[in-house]
This record gives sequence, C-alpha cells and structure tokens, in this order.
Amino acid sequence: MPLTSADVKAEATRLGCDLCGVATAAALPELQYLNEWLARGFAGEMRYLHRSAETRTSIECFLPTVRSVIVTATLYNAGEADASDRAPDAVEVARYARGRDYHVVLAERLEALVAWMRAQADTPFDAAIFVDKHHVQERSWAAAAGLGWIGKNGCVIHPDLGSWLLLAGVAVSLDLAPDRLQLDQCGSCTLCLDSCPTGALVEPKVLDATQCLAYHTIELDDPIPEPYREAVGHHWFGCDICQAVCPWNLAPPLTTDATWTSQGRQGMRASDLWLMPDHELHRVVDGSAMERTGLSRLRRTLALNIGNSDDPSLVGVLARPGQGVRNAAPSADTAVVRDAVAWAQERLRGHDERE
Ligand code: B12
Ligand code: SF4
Ligand code: SF4
Repeated sequence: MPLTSADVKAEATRLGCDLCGVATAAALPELQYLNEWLARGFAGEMRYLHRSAETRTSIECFLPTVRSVIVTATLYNAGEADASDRAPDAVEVARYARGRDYHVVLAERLEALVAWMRAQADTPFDAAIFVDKHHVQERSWAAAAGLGWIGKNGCVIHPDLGSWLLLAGVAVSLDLAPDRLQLDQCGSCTLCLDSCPTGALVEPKVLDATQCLAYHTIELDDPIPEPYREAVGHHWFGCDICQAVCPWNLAPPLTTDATWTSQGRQGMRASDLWLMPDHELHRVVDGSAMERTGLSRLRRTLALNIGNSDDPSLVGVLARPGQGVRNAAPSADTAVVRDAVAWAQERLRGHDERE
C-alpha cells in the first residue's frame, strides 16, 4: 500500500506535532514577496536571507525531486505566570525560547517521521527536512498546507490553536494528497499593527525587521540603535506583543509537552543575571534557542533592561558583571556591551536627578 497523507499526519501527531498538513510542490506566487521585502532593506544585517533567496523562492532548489511539502506546527505556549509581584528589572523572554531549543527538538521529531515513512513506504523516496534555519519560507508553505492563514502580524494563525506555533517540515519526492487552504480571518482588525511599540509592522503582513525588537534582541550583532533602546524595555530576548494582542490568541490551548514549559528564565531579574559570571549565565540559557545568540549580545540587552528598570540603585551593579571578579565575565568586555552599559548608567542617573 502506498503511504497516504493521513498516515503521515497520524504519525506526526504521535511524535508530538499538534498540526500536520500537506501542500503540492507547485510554485507559490507569494514567495515572490520575499524579493520585494529584501529590496526594501527590511532584512537589515540578516544577509543570509539575501544569499539564500533563490532557494527560498523555489522549493525545487531545496529538493530537486520534490513533489509534496509536509508541514508541521507545534504549540509552544505554556501560559503566563502571575506577574503582579515582579521586580522592576524582571526580564521578558519570548515564549518560544522558554523551553528547549526547538531547532533541535523539531529536527529530531522530523527525522523520526522520515525514518517511519521510509519503513512504511513501498518505494524509496527523497526527503529534506527544514527547521527554521534551512532555506524554506515556512510560513508560506504552512499556509499552503492548510495549517492556518498568515495574519497581519505576519504569523501563521490556526483558527483553533492561535499562533503560538513553531513550524517545521519535510519536502519529499512522493505524491501525497494536499490539504485545503484556511480562510484569512483577520477581517478589519488592526490590533497587532497598532500595538507594535516600534511601528515595525509597516503594512499588513509586512514587517521591517530593522525596526523589530525581536531582530534587535536576537539577531543584531551591533549596538541596538538609540531610538529603540527605550522600547527594548524589559525584553531580554524576542518580543511577543503582536501575538499577545491578537484575538485569535485570547484563549489558546496550552501545551502540556514538558519540552516547552518554562525553564525559569522568564521573569528573572536583569541585575541578578548581569552579576553572574559567564559560566553561570551560560547555564541559564544552555539548551534553549537563546544559546544561539551568544553571551555578549545577551549582556548587551541585559544592560539596556537594567537601564530601563527606572531603579537608580542598579547603577553600581552595571559596573560589576560577574560580581566584579577578574576574568569572570569576558562577554561583558566588548565595545557593544560597554556602549550599552554607558547608556544604561546615564539613563539611571538621569532618572535619579528627575526624582
Ligand atoms: C528571519 C526571521 C525572523 C526575522 C524577520 C521576521 C519577518 N516577519 O520577516 C525576525 C528576527 C524579526 C523574526 C521575528 C520573529 N519570529 Co521569526 N523567523 C525568521 C525566519 C528564519 C525567516 C522569515 C523570513 O524569511 N522573513 C522574510 C519575510 C518576507 O518572509 P515570511 O515572514 O516567511 O513571510 C512570507 C509570507 O508572509 C508571504 N506572504 C504571503 N501572503 C502575503 C500577502 C502580502 C500582501 C504580503 C506582503 C506577503 C505575503 O510573503 C513572505 C514570503 O514567503 C523564519 C523561519 C523560516 N525559515 O521561514 C522564522 C519564523 C517566521 N519566526 C517565527 C517566530 C516564532 C518569530 C517571533 C514570534 C519570535 C519572537 N517572539 O520574538 C517573531 C515574530 C515577529 C513577526 N511578527 O513576524 C516562526 C513563526 C511561526 C508562525 N506561527 O508564524 C518562524 C516560522 C520560525 C519557525 N520555524 O517556527 N523572525
Ligand atoms: S515582535 Fe514586537 S517589535 Fe516586532 S513586530 Fe511584533 S510587536 Fe513589533
Ligand atoms: S491582531 Fe488582528 S489583524 Fe493582527 S493578526 Fe491578529 S486578527 Fe489579524
């Protein structure tokens, strides 16, 4: 018996994916938006998006024998703890980064899916997995595979599960029955565009990454530009605002998968994190998607978080990364971190004078 879409979806669910759909590997016209987006300079320093644009706009470049694209979506929202007694310098970590590194977890699940498919299929086939970093436009393929619509905030939204979903998939040389598209249900709502603190959603579905806090806190190597430093606020890593305000996320189901439940980073004090020596700070982010950003960038943002705490008593803390012990925090010894510290100290001193 040939392998069917239903078999594949049932196995993907058994492996821990909340949704699985199939798209036929045709040319998707919306992939061309990528070139327009790149030409407008919206990728900023993410040069890898320019270098990989050809593969991203043609799935045949990713897998020459491709016939179908299987896409999975996995719910990562474990809910929010009560924030009423938070310290003034408590940090925000984007929900997707509170559990284990999804690149690793989802790649393992998809490899298991492909191994299972090979054992079941009556003919050999080609397969290529994609999990975020591979050169596939996952949102467009997720929408094509019927997993949801692309909202005005740019995220794939499923009518029952909302948008706290991580995407990953596998391109295969098999003919599998495709799924139907979901209806776009944003309607006249503009909550995400109106709530973005930096105006990064310049048009519905179009995000200028150079204005987005997720880009600044996760991707950018350079100093975070002055006009965005205040808006960084308590965001240590990523930003969830344009999803948190979305009505389709008002009562989303919570994941029960221990992989994604908080490992304690959310809500920690920026000052406590800053005082840690590098080996301890590394332990805090070890095994999560945050580890990929590197300690120096994480310290740069922590300094801004402390500067945005409005707590002048923290000025002295900024002078003592790693408790001030010699060589305990080499990640703080970069021009970018020093620049963020100077900004934060000046801001806290200014706050003191204003009081
Ligand atoms: C680069 C990147 C970023 C950049 C740029 C984001 C962006 N909006 O372009 C930054 C660092 C800012 C970022 C932020 C975030 N990211 Co990100 N990111 C990516 C990555 C690696 C590539 C995205 C990309 O190519 N962007 C360029 C734009 C042009 O492409 P696109 O977003 O895919 O959009 C397509 C469609 O919107 C389509 N389109 C379809 N119809 C229409 C109609 C119109 C009119 C237009 C104009 C366009 C359009 O055009 C595009 C081309 O295919 C993907 C993984 C991947 N391989 O796809 C993850 C991915 C998009 N990110 C993800 C996540 C979770 C986030 C954050 C929520 C993380 C956080 N909490 O901080 C935020 C969300 C910000 C937001 N509102 O988009 C998830 C999204 C899951 C979902 N449910 O949609 C992905 C898919 C990763 C994953 N494997 O799950 N990210
Ligand atoms: S992630 Fe934050 S900064 Fe980026 S577009 Fe959404 S609300 Fe704006
Ligand atoms: S907030 Fe409103 S406009 Fe934005 S994605 Fe959600 S439903 Fe669509």
